[in-house]
Amino acid sequence: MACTSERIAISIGRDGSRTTKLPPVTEARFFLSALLLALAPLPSPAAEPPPADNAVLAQAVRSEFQFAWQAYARSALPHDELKPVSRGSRDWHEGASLLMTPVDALDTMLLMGLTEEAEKTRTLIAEKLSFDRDISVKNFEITIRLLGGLLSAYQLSGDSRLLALAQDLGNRLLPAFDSPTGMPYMYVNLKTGKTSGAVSNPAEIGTLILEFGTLSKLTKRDVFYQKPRRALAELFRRRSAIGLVGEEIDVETGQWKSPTSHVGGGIDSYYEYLVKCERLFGDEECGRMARESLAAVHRYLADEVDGGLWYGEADKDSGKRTSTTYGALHAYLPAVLAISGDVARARRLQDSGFRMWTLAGIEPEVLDYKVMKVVSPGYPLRPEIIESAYTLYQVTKDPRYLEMGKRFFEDLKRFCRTDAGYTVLKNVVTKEKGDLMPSYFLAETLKYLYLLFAPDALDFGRVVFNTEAHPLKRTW
Ligand code: DMJ
Repeated sequence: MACTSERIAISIGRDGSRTTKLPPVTEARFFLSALLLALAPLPSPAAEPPPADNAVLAQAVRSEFQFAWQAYARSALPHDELKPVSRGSRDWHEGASLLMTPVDALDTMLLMGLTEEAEKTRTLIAEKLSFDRDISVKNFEITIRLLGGLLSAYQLSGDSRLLALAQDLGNRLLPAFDSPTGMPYMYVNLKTGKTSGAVSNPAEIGTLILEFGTLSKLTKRDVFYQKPRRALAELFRRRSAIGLVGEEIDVETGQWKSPTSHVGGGIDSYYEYLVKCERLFGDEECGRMARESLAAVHRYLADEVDGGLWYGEADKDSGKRTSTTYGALHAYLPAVLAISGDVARARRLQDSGFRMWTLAGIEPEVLDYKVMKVVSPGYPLRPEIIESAYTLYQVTKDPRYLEMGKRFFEDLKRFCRTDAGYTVLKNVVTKEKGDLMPSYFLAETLKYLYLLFAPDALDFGRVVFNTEAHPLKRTW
């Protein structure tokens, strides 16, 4: 095991010349040696000094994070998630919290310089989190939230206990890949290794390589890289003759169960991980798969309506349009396009996303873009559109994305804030509230907002975010 107990110092980052008003953001000392230069930085235009009120906004986001975290700590800790309206809690598995919110939130605390909260949370995780549980977990969710969160917090803090937990978790999840095709089952029992859920989807099959791959590099165990890497290749191999994947596939037979193709939930992060696999690991074959897949996506799923760019649904075999829906989950795509160098499409699609957000005052889960009507009205505090604004700002330095971020932040406070944390909306039209603060709100939504306004808190060009916004760094 290549873990180190060396603690990487976390310093308060203040760029005197340009950001004297910045709040005490933490610049995690991620980048200690020349080795770390192995990952090519993304093209970034000449930096402009950020407008003065960005510092104020970053401080405000940081305060909202503290407010939301304290609400969780008061009413829900040690359970997985907070129910802010009833001031209760929710566990994903009966009687067994996996500290979902603390693990998901820890690297955000480190990046925000919330030293006291981070210290306590690290201790809580190291002392109380155990994966020795007789529970069947969703491989994808546990990988992106817990494995990703532990690895990122390990890289930011140097706390080897987090890496040890990640390795234990990785070992327990590995049996998920033991299907006849090598594509993982949806569920695996953490104690017995028993698998279930043979019908899966591209997102759950193809969104594992960043976390398992990082674990592989940090522990020098190749199996952690090879299994999810094979799963990606097996999935790609089953694309249709025109290059699209469907929505559901049986991992035992390799047969598609649903021919619907799109870039939304159930498929989304498969594309994201093909692109990022090349960036993080230098795996050129992943890059080739990414480019070929995205070319088919642009050809058959892209849709032009009244001068706006959208991505709808089509049959994976014929390419025939089956629906004109786009939603909150699709809104990650501008970020992926921007990091793959397709900035023009990324900008246009983000403009469409912003129209979707402003239609009812906050974005719906699903919209019919052809008639601009809300199809599914919930807003579960999703981060994707903010992730895209952050990424586009990093790549273009266009203040338009700061303006968008400001609007997102204002609407979140206006419609989703309660006296005891932030909550999902059941309906973006009526603004009726639900009762849950998903762990990704602290891992992603507030992190991307903060980083948008405090860009110096993390060197964007030298990290790869997993799909839960946990920044991973190539240190090998
Ligand atoms: C998060 O868990 C991840 O971003 C995932 O890729 C999609 N769903 C949520 C956020 O919307």
